[in-house]
Amino acid sequence: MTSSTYAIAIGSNRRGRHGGPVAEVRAAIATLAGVHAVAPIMASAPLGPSLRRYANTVVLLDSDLSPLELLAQLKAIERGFGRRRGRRWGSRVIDLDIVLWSGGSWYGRGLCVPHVAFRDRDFVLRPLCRIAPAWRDPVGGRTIRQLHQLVDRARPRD
Ligand code: A4P
Ligand code: MG
Repeated sequence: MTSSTYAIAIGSNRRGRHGGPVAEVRAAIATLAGVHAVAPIMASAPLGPSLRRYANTVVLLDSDLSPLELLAQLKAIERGFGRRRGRRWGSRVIDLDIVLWSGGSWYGRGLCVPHVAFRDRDFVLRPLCRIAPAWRDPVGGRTIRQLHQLVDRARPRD
């Protein structure tokens, strides 16, 4: 397979052997091959039942792997970080999701790219907007900047 670019969302809301969530996110970035852009790490309120705040970021990486091969690699990294299968959306040391792929869309068993929920998530779109604002969603054709503006406008202000 020729080289593709992937956007990978990284999240943590639990301490692991590297330290707190920010340290876990940094350690995960260090294990990924082909990374050429890293967005700032941001703190975000948990979406879902978990009470712990998250550290989130997004990276861009180039890889010769197919989406399924990359997913297998990301799951192996999650296991290496001590992630346990638990409650859906439960606290986790590290979560690595494929958000976008330069090859377009991929729908198969166990993998859906673009990630099904990324268009609604400030904690994905905000960092992604810092490193790939002009990347177009292959579904719908909006740029990341446009998707982020839509979510940002709808976000409750405190
Ligand atoms: N899967 C399908 N498509 C993909 C994809 N594009 N990338 C499958 C990665 N995996 C994909 O994911 C469940 C299954 O989805 C995988 O086995 C894979 O085959 P998982 O990571 O094992 O479990 P999960 O993360 O608990 O479920 P899910 O649905 O991925 O949850 P999300 O959507 O990742 O949400 N709040 C804040 N503030 N920040 C966060 O990062 N994250 C979550 C998890 C909830 N709340 C959050 C955050
Ligand atoms: Mg996940």
